Amino acid sequence: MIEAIKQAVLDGDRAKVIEQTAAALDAGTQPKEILDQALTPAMDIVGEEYERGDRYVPEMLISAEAMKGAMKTLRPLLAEAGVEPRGRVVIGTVEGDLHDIGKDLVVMMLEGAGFEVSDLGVEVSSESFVEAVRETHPNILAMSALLTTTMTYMPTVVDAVKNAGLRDGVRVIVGGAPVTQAFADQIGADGYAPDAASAVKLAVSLL
Ligand code: B1M
Repeated sequence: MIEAIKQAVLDGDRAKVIEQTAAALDAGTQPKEILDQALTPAMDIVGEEYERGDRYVPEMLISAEAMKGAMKTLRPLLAEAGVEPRGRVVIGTVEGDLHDIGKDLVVMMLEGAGFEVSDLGVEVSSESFVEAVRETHPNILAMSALLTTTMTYMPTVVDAVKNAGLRDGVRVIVGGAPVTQAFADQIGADGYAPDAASAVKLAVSLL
């Protein structure tokens, strides 16, 4: 059943993922086993295939949606069993920017890798980022921007987090089409990821 779930995620077959997850739980498989041995490895493969150019964005989205089908059932069970997430991430598209397709993909891939993600949505102000960091104590604060005119808001957020005295407790990572490693370095972020799969690797490396 574990293999069937993994394959169904790779195939982007959401109905089958849900069905096989339910069957595995009925057969006594632990929720964490399903997460660690089926969902996460499947999403790792999806990420690798995307990085190699063997998978396109829509296919990655379909697999991520399929994985989310199982997570709906597993999340409360994992919480009940006291299973800690791999790490916590607060993410949002910065103020003035409505683009969320790439950010949502990053969210899905992070969730697939076992992170608990607090998605603040789009047009997120520095105040909202600071509030979320204060309240949820994430390991990582991730920002997305798709416009050259809004990526310039990222340092405002970094400064706000610093001024709130929260910068030492959180790693800041940035991404989005116009963002570069040089820009990330310039604004004092801890990392930059060019795509969703790299964002997961970066987040893991910063834990
Ligand atoms: Co907009 N738009 N748009 N748009 N739009 C772009 C970005 C643009 C490049 C198009 C163009 O002119 N060629 C251009 C920006 C130019 C610039 O700044 N240099 C542009 C513009 C100008 C605008 C408007 C200003 C247009 C107007 O109204 N005159 C306007 C701005 C609105 C606003 O935000 N205030 C606007 C509006 C829109 C729509 C609403 C119509 C729509 C957004 C719908 C939505 O997101 N819900 C839209 C779209 C769809 C696009 C394009 C066509 C596609 C963006 C996308 O979703 N790509 C885009 C052109 C293009 O990219 N070809 C464009 C697919 C997505 C999977 O990739 O978002 O890059 P991407 O995400 C990747 C990586 O960047 C990375 O991982 C993702 C997955 O691999 N990543 C991260 C993203 N966030 C990350 C965060 C991380 C790590 C990695 O955290 C660590």
